[in-house]
Amino acid sequence: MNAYLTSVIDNVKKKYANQPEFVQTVEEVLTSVEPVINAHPEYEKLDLLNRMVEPERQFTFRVCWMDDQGNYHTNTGYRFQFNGALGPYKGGLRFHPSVYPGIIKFLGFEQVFKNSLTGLPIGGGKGGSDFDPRGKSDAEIMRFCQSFMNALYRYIGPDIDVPAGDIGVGGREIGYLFGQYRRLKGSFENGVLTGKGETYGGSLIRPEATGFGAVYYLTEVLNHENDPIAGKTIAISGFGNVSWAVCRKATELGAKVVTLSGPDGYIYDPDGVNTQEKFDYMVEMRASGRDKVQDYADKFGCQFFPGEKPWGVKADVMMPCATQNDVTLPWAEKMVANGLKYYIEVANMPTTNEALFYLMKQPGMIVAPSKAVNAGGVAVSALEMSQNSERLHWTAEEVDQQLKHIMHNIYQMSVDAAAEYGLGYNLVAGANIAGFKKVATAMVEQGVF
Ligand code: 2IT
Repeated sequence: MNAYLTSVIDNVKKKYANQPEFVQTVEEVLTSVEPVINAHPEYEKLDLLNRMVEPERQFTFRVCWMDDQGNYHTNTGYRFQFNGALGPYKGGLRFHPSVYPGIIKFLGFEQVFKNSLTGLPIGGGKGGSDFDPRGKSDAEIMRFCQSFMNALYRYIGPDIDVPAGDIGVGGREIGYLFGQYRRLKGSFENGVLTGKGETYGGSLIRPEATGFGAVYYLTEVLNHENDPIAGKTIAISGFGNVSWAVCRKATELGAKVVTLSGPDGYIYDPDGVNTQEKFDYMVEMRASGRDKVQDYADKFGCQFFPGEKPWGVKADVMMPCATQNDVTLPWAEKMVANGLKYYIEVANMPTTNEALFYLMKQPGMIVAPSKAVNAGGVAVSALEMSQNSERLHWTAEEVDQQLKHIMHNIYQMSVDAAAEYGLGYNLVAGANIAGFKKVATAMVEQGVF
């Protein structure tokens, strides 16, 4: 391997041995872009790669909040501004007990290249807290969000850093965060957050964008194989906002989602998650804060498999939509044994590197990487920023058309980038290379800092 590349990866492995998720994404991205590094020996002199793996700024802050009994609790808040070469830092906030700097760093690093791939002017950042929203009342969520914003507001702004949602942060949380920002600043700067409600600057289709975009990307992959989407069965994990939109768009295009999963296990619905009642119930399950997918099986009378993952079922397409490292090598082996052809990542880094490299090696298997497949979410966030700065509100059709177009471009850019470097039809390497090249060029042109 390229000596400079190896030294950077070794450096990250040593320095961040206590942040394995970050090490994982750095290894995955940087090994993919080796042909670009080989073609640009000047990057070593500029120390471009060591600069890329070091966030530009990292903020950590205390978040103290009061529960409904009047007791106080203290959590840690984060906002890491990873790379601003292409535009204001942009990326979600994750509220989940597993959050620590290694999670924020892996998400932030991925976000930089994903945002680049959208072709829109956004840098990459990520934030969140180890706060656990499970079982919290609405008032507790509001007080937590207000306290979080009391610290965060100093670091963000429509031209500085524009957070959005991620796991545990949806429209409700963005509303409370925005309300507090507005109160603190005394001005209506709705371009400071995306994923807002429609009444105060939110974009139509933003709630659907990640899931719809993922299915549009799947359609591009299937078109390449001359294989229709109609009639396909799809196994997914998760039951949140992304899964909900995947079910809706898949149904609309004649495919059938047969699994959903949660921390408690997975459900198998052979009829498909394909009616308005089922879509609405997913929203209800999420809003309940119970974090249990068993509720779906109880309601619709299908099978529930406690403590298990859906990756052993037979389906034409697998789309992990839940969280990182959901698919490990034994699951990947099971998918191959079941003759899977389409492995489409949706959640951020849902596959361990071991499982990912194994799947990519299988002849006839098509692997699509999350940073391309899920980029429709942040792309529509960037469209929301455009609408806010122009004081406009586009129709759902206008936004959806742009989303389709952006997903097509992301797919095509990835295909072209891999071909340009002699890697064949490699959507993983292609996405990394296309995303990386733009960031690298912008950094070089902006000088050393
Ligand atoms: O992972 C992601 O791209 C997101 N959580 C959405 C980020 C955004 O700014 O819309």
